[in-house]
Parts: sequence; C-alpha cells; structure tokens
Amino acid sequence: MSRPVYTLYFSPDSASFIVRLALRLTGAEFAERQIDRPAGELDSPAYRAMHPLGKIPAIETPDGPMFETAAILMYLAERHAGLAPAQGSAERAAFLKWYFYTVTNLHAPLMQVFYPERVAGAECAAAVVAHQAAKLQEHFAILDQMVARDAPDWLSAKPSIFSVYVGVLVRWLSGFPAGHPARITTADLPALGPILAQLETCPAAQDVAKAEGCAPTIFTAAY
Ligand SMILES: N[C@@H](CCC(=O)N[C@@H](CS)C(=O)NCC(=O)O)C(=O)O
Repeated sequence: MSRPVYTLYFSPDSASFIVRLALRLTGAEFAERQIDRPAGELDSPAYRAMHPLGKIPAIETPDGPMFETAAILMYLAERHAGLAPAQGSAERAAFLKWYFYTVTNLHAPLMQVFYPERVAGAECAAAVVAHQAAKLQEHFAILDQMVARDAPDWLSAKPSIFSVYVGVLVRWLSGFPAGHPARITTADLPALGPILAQLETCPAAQDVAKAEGCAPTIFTAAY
C-alpha cells in the first residue's frame, strides 16, 4: 500500500465526519487516528501544536498541519479537482458565497445550540438555544429556497465539499427530539433534502458510514 497523503485526527460523529467524507471523495490515500478524548489528548502539547484551540478535526497534509473544517475542505478541493467549482469558473462566485454562508450562518449557530453555556454562561443557555435555533431555522430555509430556485451543479450534480458539509450539519440537527426548536431533518428541506438523500447512497458516504459505525442513512435517518 502506498504512503498516505493525509492523516485525519478524528472523533466519531464530530466535525471530522465532514472531512472524512471529503477525503474519501478525493480518492487519495489517507490515514485516520482516533483522538483519545477521555485521556485529554485534545489538550496534549502534541495535539495543540496542530490545533491551537484543541478542537476536532485536525489533519496532517503535505503542506503541514491544518485545522478548521471549512479551510481543510477548501484546501482539499484545491488539490483534488471536482470537489468544488474551479477558480475562474462561472459557478465559483455563487459557490463561495453559499459556502461562507454555511460556515457563518449555519455551522456557527449550530455549535452555539450544542454548547450554549459557552456563549454567555449556563444561566443564559436556554435563551441562547431559543435565539440560535430560530436563526438556524431561518437560515436553513433561506438555503433551501436558493436550492429550489437555482439547483446549482455543485450541489445537485455530484458530491462536493459543500454538500458533505451541509449534509453533516443536517445530520446533527436531525438528532434533536421532535419538538426541539433546533431540530431540522431532510424532510424539512424540500429542495435540499432529496439531494442529501441521493448523496448518502454514494460509495464515499457508504464507506464513511461503515468506518464511523453508523447507519447507512447518514443524512435521512441518522440516529
Ligand atoms: N470551527 C471549528 C469547530 C471545531 C469544533 O468545535 N469541533 C468540536 C467537535 S464537532 C470539538 O472539537 N469539540 C470539543 C470541544 O470543544 O471541547 C471547525 O469547523 O473545525
């Protein structure tokens, strides 16, 4: 077997899931190392040297260690054609704006719903969840309306760094119980939902589901 090009530091069903999907789509050799969270590995000097905040994921690349999911995805798309519209292509502008929309308006509030006490202390947690859950509902509806209007190729024609990113965010939100204000499932997204349902059947998604030890319906019936 050839030497892996990348090493992904992962923890099951965390943001490393997104990078794992993108890595699998590149077709490149990659190694995986599960982070020993209970042993405090995120705070170890070796891990902090890769990721100064001690978060997941981190990845070793031929150009050095990288962190931040969205940056890693873009880096992979630059090195492996076909995962995002190429620079200079007609679709690049729309792709970039919705990609960064996802980073700031979907992923960031989602993290605040999962860790509300980190925003303004435990006493404000319920207010943070209520506020950010409403934002998430609004922002996902806006994305879904865009997909209904435009059905861009980088979403509907084949898997991309955008589709795996958004797919895993929906996966996590679908895990909230019925009635939770932040619950969002593929059934709530009439345009995006069918695209994610298609995406989860691709070989890359099926391989990653196996590797993560989760149901093959990673987006439509995640938990
Ligand atoms: N903006 C970062 C967020 C990374 C992040 O918060 N990862 C979570 C897992 S999904 C984590 O490391 N949590 C452990 C902790 O915060 O202690 C990214 O996209 O990579």
